[in-house]
Amino acid sequence: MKALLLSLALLLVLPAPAAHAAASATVAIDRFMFAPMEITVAPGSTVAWVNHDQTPHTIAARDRSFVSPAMDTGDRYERRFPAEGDFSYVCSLHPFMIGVVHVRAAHPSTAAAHGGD
Ligand SMILES: [Cu+2]
Repeated sequence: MKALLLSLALLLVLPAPAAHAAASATVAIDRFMFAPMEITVAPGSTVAWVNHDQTPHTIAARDRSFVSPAMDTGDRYERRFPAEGDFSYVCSLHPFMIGVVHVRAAHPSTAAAHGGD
């Protein structure tokens, strides 16, 4: 019984696993839109785009720091975002298709309270 209580206490003290669940995110390309159009991930995360349309699309950073090949139906493009920042992108074939990846360290004050992570 004492061990059980100790285990429960540890569960309450340990950081929630959800804090690490943002390691990657997926953006669907559907009906000429990025869904979600705007996402926020932690530094080091990998974002994957998957084209569900019957039309080719690309992922092209507005600052030209990256551009995907033309993605056919079902194709997937991944990019890792090591540093914080706001990365706006368009489909270079259909520039009205816009999206943005926000890269932010999650809850810096909380991380500091745990002595870093
Ligand atoms: Cu497109």
